[in-house]
Amino acid sequence: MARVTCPVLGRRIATAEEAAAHIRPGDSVGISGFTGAGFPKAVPQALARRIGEAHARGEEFRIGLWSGASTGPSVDGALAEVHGLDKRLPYSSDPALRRLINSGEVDYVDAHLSHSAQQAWFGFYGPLDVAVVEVAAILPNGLLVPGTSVGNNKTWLDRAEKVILEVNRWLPRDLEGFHDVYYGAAVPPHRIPIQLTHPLQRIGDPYLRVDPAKVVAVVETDAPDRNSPLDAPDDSSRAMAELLVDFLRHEVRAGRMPPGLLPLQSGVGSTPNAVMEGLLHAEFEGLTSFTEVIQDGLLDLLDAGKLASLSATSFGLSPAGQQRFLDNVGSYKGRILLRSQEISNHPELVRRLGVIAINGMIEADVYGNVNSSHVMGSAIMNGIGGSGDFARNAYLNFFVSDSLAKGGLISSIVPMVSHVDHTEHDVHVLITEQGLADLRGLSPSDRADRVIAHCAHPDYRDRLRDYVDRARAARPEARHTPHLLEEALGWHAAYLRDGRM
Ligand code: 0RQ
Repeated sequence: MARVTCPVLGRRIATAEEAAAHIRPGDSVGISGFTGAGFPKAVPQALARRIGEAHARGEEFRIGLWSGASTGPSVDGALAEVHGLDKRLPYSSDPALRRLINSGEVDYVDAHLSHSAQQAWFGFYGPLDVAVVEVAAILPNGLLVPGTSVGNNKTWLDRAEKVILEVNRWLPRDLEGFHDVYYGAAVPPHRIPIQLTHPLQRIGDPYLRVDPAKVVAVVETDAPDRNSPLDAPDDSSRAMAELLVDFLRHEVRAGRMPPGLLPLQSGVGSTPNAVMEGLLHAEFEGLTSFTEVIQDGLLDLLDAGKLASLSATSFGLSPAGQQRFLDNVGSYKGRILLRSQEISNHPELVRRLGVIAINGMIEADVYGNVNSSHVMGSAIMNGIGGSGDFARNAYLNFFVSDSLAKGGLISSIVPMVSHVDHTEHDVHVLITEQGLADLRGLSPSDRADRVIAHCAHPDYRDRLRDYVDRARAARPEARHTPHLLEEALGWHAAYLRDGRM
């Protein structure tokens, strides 16, 4: 069956090369895509070839690239390989691009994912020249059936001067009905409350809209999303998952949470996925999820009937998880809603619904500050992603990590984090394979004792205690958050100097 049934837009069908020719050096290009789902499959590669040829002729050709979140090697990887990017926002996890960001070649704007759309509307990033957006179909009236992610697509389609649509036949046509695109967002002072009080509530339209006059090309493709296999939970991620699930039980018993818990958000990675596996075997029923990314663990919970409703902006499935979804698309309809990332991650909604946020971290310090994004202070790993959107506004947040990195040469619990994404004022519970530290309602000094006792690896525990003891003794008049300033980042400096903390 034809996927492009709109007579007007049907006349714009073009090759990827013809479409890419609409993108000029220096343009800002907004593309679809979020955690490997829903990125355009053909135009970015054609553009990368064009940029490579221009560079071979000695011509300057670089663009600014705005997305939802991470894309795939055929987008970020291909454009990085030809040195075709000068700016990138708001999130990427591509290793080739990471090297260029860290070398200073590409400017990276590591924005909260819920902020990127509104900051584009505010004009903080300048004009958007072209949008390249993947969809599952174009209806006769020109409405667009979104694909496996919504991300920032609505904003890019609305804001861009020119639009290129990729219609991917690989996407199930049955995706129609999985989306809820909110068209009520305005710019201050014209904002009104977002009337959403349940994760599965519809507040928008199942379709994306586009002004047909702006559409310069429609490219037909047939190619899969990027699906990375998930690491099977190891002993350590299972241990962290067990601690977390037990803690939720404790919260229910204490009357701080209903028996069906509160809506769950889980970041990407094997530990958040292991937590979902833990919930599968736990007694909780009637769970809900208000999250960004649908990983396999959430599908498992849906299949087991434990999870009743699931709101997200994108899929992030393993190849097996994706196949399971494709084989049973119909059975998930009505239980999953994909929204724009400004809504899936919206602080107002996260706060109202009382989300339980579970995210990975790189390191935490003894006082509870968390670094999710930087290695040794200066080099970006991926970015803050949606972790700040959820953690800051959550009813209850968890940050999880192994207590050691790089085979034990690094302690993930340090005297002072080398970069702060989530401050001590935001962070509730830290979990490593060593244990869980509930930091709610504690003073910084009490937090330090608890983090060291429960989360630090035994190889580093005594040194951390010694640091805090000496800091307390050094300045009796400054014991609220005791630090030794000349030593606070000494562990990181030692790693850079000697290869171990
Ligand atoms: O690097 O691959 O070079 O060895 O960091 O570490 O242990 O594989 O952990 O895959 O769960 O990722 C925080 C990065 C954790 C992720 C982070 C090094 C380690 C390895 C990865 P190598 P692991 P994970 C929803 C929410 C921010 C965005 C977010 C992330 C690499 O969770 O990107 O939360 N979060 N989004 O060796 C130096 C340490 C280290 C360290 C680990 N203490 N010091 N290096 N590493 N600990 C999703 C979205 O928003 C889209």
